[in-house]
Amino acid sequence: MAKLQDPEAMLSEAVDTMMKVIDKDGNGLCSKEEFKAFVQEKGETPLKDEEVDELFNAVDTDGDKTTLTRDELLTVLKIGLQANQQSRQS
Ligand SMILES: [Ca+2]
Ligand SMILES: [Ca+2]
Repeated sequence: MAKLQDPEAMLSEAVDTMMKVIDKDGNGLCSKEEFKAFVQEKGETPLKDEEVDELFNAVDTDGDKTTLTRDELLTVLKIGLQANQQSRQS
């Protein structure tokens, strides 16, 4: 337990935790409604429908464009982290 975790492992854990919170109906996928509710619960600015559409299209790898798998959610997390770092630098 004292071992330092590599960033990938930490991200992987974070995405599992996030998915548990987001996935209200427990189908293992994050729907657009679930994602929007999650953003609002976190107290972030609510996303517009087209923003959610854009995001889901951008990270979609299985082609359904309506739900996020665990892997797709991981991409969302990575994008979010990069955005955070960039805004800290400027
Ligand atoms: Ca779900
Ligand atoms: Ca998808």
